[in-house]
Amino acid sequence: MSSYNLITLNEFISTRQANFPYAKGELTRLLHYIGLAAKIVNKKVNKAGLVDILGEAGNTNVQGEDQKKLDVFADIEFIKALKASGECCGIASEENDEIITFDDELARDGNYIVCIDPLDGSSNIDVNVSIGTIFSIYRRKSKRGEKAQLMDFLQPGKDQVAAGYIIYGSSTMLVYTTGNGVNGFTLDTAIGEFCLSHPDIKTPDKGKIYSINEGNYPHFPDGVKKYIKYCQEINGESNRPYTSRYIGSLVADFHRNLLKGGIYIYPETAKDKRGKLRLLYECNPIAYIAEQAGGKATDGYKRIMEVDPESLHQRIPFYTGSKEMVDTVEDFLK
Ligand code: AHM
Ligand code: MG
Repeated sequence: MSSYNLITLNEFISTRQANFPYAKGELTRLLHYIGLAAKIVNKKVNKAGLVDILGEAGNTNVQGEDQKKLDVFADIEFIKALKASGECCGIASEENDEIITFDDELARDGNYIVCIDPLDGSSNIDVNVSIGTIFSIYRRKSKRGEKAQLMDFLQPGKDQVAAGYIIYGSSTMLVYTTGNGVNGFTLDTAIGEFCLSHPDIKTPDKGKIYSINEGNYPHFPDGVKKYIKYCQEINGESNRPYTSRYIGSLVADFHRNLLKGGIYIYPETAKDKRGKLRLLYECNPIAYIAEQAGGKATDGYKRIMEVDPESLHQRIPFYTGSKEMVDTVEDFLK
């Protein structure tokens, strides 16, 4: 195909906007800036082995985890881009304890807030394994023209206006939804554009892959232990109908399962009753994409997107992927 026949991300989102006569282009602009920052971060991720960007930055984030240099770079880059868009009045980021509010007149007038994990899967950075960015967009609750407030961020996932992720993998992809299905764009590095490569992604109702950190097995709830056994040996036959895949990068594990069919589980454990992943900038956006692709996302009992957040960095058990597989593990948990 000639490059001229490709549908770029910008063209795609503008065409979508034209379908909504009252849309003012604000969300389009915001997504455009996210795409821009993604390209800048991608460039840095690709160069990670070549420049002195590897390793710890010497800071510890709010979760008590060491931040890698690339995390810091990605955080700064996305914050700059969102501010420059003029459509975003505030950000909640995994890397920052408190919300970031923008004080200039343009940004204060922005209608949206963004929750973001700028670089997820950070333990994979220095070994050349896929990492990702996850974002979630809401309309603000506070008045336009004023500073964003905490209540703008503590909204249930069902109120998301858009969500998506970028996977920095063997190629770089941006996948997003605005509630009208899920579309995936692959970065064509020759022209520096995200191009539509995976239109209207639908995830299979059932799959063969289960993804869970089995190192935590002794601490899993009984239902999860039983589900793993079920995956390993269905009805007592040892024909191994399922296969286990776990990268340790939520975006990469989820993305693979989305396309091929599978389930991703990060359950509560005896040590961490609320699991590990964060509701606002990891689980809600992934849940929105899962549902829009025909899949499912719960905390084992309840739809993730119906959980009312209590705090910015709240953690929650996460079960997501092909619908029938999530149904089955939920049956085991009952
Ligand atoms: P991070 O935000 O510090 O990178 O942690 C989130 C990551 C997810 O990408 C991944 O699914 C999970 O943590 C892996 O955790 P574990 O190493 O406990 O299996
Ligand atoms: Mg993360």
